[in-house]
Amino acid sequence: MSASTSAAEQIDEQGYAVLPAVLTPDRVGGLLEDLARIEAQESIVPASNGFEGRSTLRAYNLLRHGPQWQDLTIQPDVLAVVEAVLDPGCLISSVSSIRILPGETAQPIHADDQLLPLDGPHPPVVCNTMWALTEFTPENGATRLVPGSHQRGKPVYGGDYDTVAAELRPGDVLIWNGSLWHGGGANVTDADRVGIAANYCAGWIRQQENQQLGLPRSVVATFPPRLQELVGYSVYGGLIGHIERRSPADLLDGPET
Ligand SMILES: O=C(O)CCC(=O)C(=O)O
Repeated sequence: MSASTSAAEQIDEQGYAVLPAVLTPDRVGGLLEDLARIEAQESIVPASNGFEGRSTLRAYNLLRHGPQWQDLTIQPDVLAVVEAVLDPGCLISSVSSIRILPGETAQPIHADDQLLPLDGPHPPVVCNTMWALTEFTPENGATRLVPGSHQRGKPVYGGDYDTVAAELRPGDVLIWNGSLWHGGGANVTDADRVGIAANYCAGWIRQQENQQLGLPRSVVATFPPRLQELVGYSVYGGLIGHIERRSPADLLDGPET
């Protein structure tokens, strides 16, 4: 059985899987350095709500910041799992960093598809990935998961549930069904916990970040074709997303309208 099939089966059964050592230490170092640059350049500060975290830095729309971020989202081993959970017509929903600073409290338990007006359990419509750039430990804010909860419908937002910590090494990737109940952990250490959240959704629902307006068309024109499809320059099932019967990909080189 291939690694992607086995991971997809684990996600089906327990709601999540970990792919170890997807990124080399060099790659992790490069991404951490570039993320620090982005956070400084964009003057990123914590949000003022408990969901994003009052002691957490989040940089959004990372695909506009260069090939090192774009490559993550089409990494073949991880994308194969996402495609097995959703289907190959899936889309990138959002790509952001989550730096949990010392002193942060635990994020409310939630499901990433909780907002959608769908009664659960239902077939996967969201599949999310967390790329560890630092260690993830129970002390520094590792993502807390409620195994099997993707089969239990929606959680009470912020409810008190038994969780397991997704302990990760830098370079590992956690992948989960968007119906899985989970949340970031509290950071009681004196070091940051840094992860990249590359999130995907079914090709027939709305992406969380508006990729077509958030990414300049001239930038998308430089993406590999598969990434262009994944950010929405594609047509799902031959119908959803077309422009006058053409794929939006055909218009990428044309003038902005
Ligand atoms: O940072 C984490 O470990 C999880 C974050 C998360 O679940 C979210 O922001 O939706």
